[in-house]
Amino acid sequence: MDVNKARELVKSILSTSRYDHTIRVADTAEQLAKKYDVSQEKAVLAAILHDYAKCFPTDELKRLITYYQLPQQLLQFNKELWHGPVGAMIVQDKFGVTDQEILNAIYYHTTARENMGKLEKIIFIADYIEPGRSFPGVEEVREKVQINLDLAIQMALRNTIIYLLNKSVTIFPDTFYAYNAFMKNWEGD
Ligand code: DGI
Ligand code: FE
Ligand code: FE
Repeated sequence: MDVNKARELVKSILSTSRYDHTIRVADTAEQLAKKYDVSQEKAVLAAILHDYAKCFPTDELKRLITYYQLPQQLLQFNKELWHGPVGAMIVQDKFGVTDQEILNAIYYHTTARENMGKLEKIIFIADYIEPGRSFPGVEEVREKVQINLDLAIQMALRNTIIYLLNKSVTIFPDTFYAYNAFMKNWEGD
């Protein structure tokens, strides 16, 4: 799919603030892709499409989880998690995107997971650090990502898990699997 076409598609479906976020994620992902030797074209396309389903009504997301035979387990967790898997399925089904790395980057951009590919990592962290974000600790992650991509993701996951714990909400297992995987890689540091 052509990047300009993708930009038009998401612009027509997202709110202005969500579209602006998407463009900042694309710019951030493009820079990181260059730095970490990943296809910049793929990074920009994945970033533009990553929140495609973000503004879908909850009922529609629920329906699509069943329609696309996505894990029913998703329904037992926060609805904030649903737009990634649903977005990935729509992009494949309706827009003919076949690149598995792009589809995985969209699918897992919220939760992260164990054994992420480089493009998945870049979209996950670009979404977290894009210049519009102001979470506590985001500045340290922005600095770290210039030095070490995996450590930056580990920090982002730790911050997110602490944030979710403090809100007393459920945490999807993939987020813990991702966190543990990145900790294992850096144990003893
Ligand atoms: O779609 P965005 O707002 O750009 O960003 P996102 O897709 O990362 O965010 C969705 C929100 O989901 C984020 O603020 C944290 C929240 N969330 C809820 N449950 C979980 C979760 N995030 C993770 N990683 N794991 C969860 O279980
Ligand atoms: Fe998202
Ligand atoms: Fe996003």
